Amino acid sequence: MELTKTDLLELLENECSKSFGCSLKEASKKQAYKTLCAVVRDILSKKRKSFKEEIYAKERKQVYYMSMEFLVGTSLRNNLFNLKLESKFASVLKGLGFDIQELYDMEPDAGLGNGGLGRLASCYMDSMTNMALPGTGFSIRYEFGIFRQKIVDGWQMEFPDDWLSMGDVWLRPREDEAFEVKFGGNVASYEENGRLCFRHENYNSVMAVPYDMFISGYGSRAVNKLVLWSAKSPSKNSIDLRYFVRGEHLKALEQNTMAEVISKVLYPADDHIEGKRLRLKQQYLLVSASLQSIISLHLKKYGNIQSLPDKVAIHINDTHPALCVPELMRILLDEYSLSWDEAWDITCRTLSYTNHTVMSEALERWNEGLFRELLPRVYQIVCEINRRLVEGLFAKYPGDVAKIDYMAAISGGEVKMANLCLAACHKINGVSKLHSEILKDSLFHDYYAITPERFTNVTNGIAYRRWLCQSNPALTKLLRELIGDGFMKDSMALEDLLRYSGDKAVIDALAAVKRVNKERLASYISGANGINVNPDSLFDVQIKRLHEYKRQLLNALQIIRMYLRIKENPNLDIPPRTFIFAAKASSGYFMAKQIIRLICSIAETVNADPVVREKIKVVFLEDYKVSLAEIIIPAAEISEQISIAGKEASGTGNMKLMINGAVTLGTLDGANVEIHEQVGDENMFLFGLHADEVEALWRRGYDPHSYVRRNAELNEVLRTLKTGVFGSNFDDIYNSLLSNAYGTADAYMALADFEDYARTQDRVSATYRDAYTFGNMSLVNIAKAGIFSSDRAVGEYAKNIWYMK
Ligand code: 26V
Repeated sequence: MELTKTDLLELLENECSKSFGCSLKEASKKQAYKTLCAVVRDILSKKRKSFKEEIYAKERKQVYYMSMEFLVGTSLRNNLFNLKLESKFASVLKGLGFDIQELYDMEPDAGLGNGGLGRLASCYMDSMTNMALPGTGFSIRYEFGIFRQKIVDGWQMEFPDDWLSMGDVWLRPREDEAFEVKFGGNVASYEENGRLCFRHENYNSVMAVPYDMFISGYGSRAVNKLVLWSAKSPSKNSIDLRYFVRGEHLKALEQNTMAEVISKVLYPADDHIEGKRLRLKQQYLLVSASLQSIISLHLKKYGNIQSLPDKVAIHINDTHPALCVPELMRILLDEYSLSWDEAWDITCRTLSYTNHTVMSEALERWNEGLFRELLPRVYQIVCEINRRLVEGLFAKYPGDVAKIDYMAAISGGEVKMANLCLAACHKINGVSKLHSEILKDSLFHDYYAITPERFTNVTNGIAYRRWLCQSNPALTKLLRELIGDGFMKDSMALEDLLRYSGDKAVIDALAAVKRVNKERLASYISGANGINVNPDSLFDVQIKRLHEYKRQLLNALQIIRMYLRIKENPNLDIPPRTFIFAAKASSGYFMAKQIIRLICSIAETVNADPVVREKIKVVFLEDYKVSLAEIIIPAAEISEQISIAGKEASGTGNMKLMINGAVTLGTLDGANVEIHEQVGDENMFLFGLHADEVEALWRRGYDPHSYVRRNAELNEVLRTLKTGVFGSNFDDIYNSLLSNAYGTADAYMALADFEDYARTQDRVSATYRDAYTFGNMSLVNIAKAGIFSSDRAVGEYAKNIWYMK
């Protein structure tokens, strides 16, 4: 039944009077915001109920997406868009004196993730819902999401992100459906009916309380949910009475805060493992509570555990929830008394795993002692998994100790989480064609050799209704005029735009849209940084986590080159360009923070120079997050995807920028390879070493000095890092490129790719001069971006990995 404006008004007034005891006319903006969100949540709640009944009646298979991160961003506009109620609500609220955009602006981002991996999880939840696939996400209700970043004198400062004060409107607690999660203690064994049994004793309990966040889909009857676990002390009161009655008052409080600290804060690192106890606790809280919940629901409906793999698929998003493997075994063995073989069969058929990085620093390993102490029963099971695994491998590869060690779940005093997933999961996938090949050829080669049929690829995708339809209304409107509405349901219909390839009027219309979005970004930049940028300049954008492998430094070095050239020749004839960066660095990542400082210093020098700033400007926008990306991306013309080939698993920012008409300037890395397949050489600016060339160069021995000797310009650029042209010196960066111990200098080969990159940047400038040619490249990129929809990606998972209808 369709809701009329009168219905909406009534819903709003009822909610407002219930929550705030006033009518909307008297309500504050904050009250109006909370009222609106509550009404939307109730609408979704009703839809959820009927969708749940439908999947229950049809006994449909469920997928559970386990992820330590979901980078949700904001939900209000997304939900209204999906429910197709945006304009009705806007008009009702206007009548009450509220501007809906102002209410949108009050919503904080739910920043429960670091970067690509977390955002992908959210895009996939959206697509599952669009496609009416029964899917539930499981994660943690971090009280503090990814830190807020401020830049002070070029230094990144981190501040807590207290998102719940305004963001909890979407969360519905289910306090009485909490599960107990056990840490520490010891394991006792005993015999029962001739079976060896195990009892976990003397443990500390933590209660995991679920909070539901509803996920809507575009024009879809489905409503799915994201379940976020919050850690609570098991004692009824806020303090532990056992200690309190003995007079140990502080200890009584301590126990309680120790439990609750588990879900306090998201780990703000995506570059290296720290092996911290609290992180392992977070992972186990997520895994144990989710599996208990999944199994209890399954049993309630189907009455037997054997049918689990037929009715349930559990997906492990990177190794962070890899404890699913031993924990599912534990539940099946200890709580349902299955035999090892039966339990193992169910576990393998239920679980699947996606790898998201080949960076060895990020591959999770846990100290065996810590693991055993914190999760004694799970540890025993890991040992038994490992024993059987190694036994099998010895039979296959007698005497090949190195190989067996590499493949083992436990080795060198560490539990290796990727190997646990590889040992168990029935499907293993990478996130782009190139990445999946690299997994098979190198990182996971030994596993691929024994079971090739388990390995597959699913190239990432994006929720383009958010990244195009919602965040770029001007382009969406133009596209609807040109090719109709079809693309809003089926992204492949964007290809119809190719009809207009070469059509000057359409290219001009696209440029006019881009111009509007550039003006909006320019005004954001002026407000945020006090810099006036020229909306007629080329907007060149690199937005992503700060990582050496992503090579923001290469971009910075090339900007220095342009700066030096303009200084040398103030009449240098290039189209004006604005370089826009946004990136958060892991708090402990020293070099990443130095690179931010360098970019900010370049910005200061360049933007203050009356001659240079007419030709180039540099902007570093602080606090990169989903909602900021939504402002930057529609305005971008060049998308910098310049990672060293072989290291960026896929990239998804590249897809968001492409669908908004930015032309990729990039290496053949991650999904750039597939972007290239779509648009061809003529609609992309490719440069740099290929993945196999990078490998070969490493093997030969990489000497960054040889590139500096050959290239006087590069030498000049590097010298500025030492001589203080940009304020202070940047010795640490200089040394990382040239003076590190032999074989580790310039580990990401920025200098090897510099020359080709610089040449390609000149090609970008030359091409941009010809608005028609550049505009047509942009058109082709939009038209060819449909394949990168997360609907396509989720469809592939559903069919090839989760075996869903
Ligand atoms: C790794 C770690 C390491 C231990 C500390 C905590 C932590 C948190 C997150 C990560 C994830 C790093 C992997 C990641 O984000 N990969 C990105 O995944 C995207 C989605 O598949 C993909 O597009 C990017 O190329 C890839 O870098």
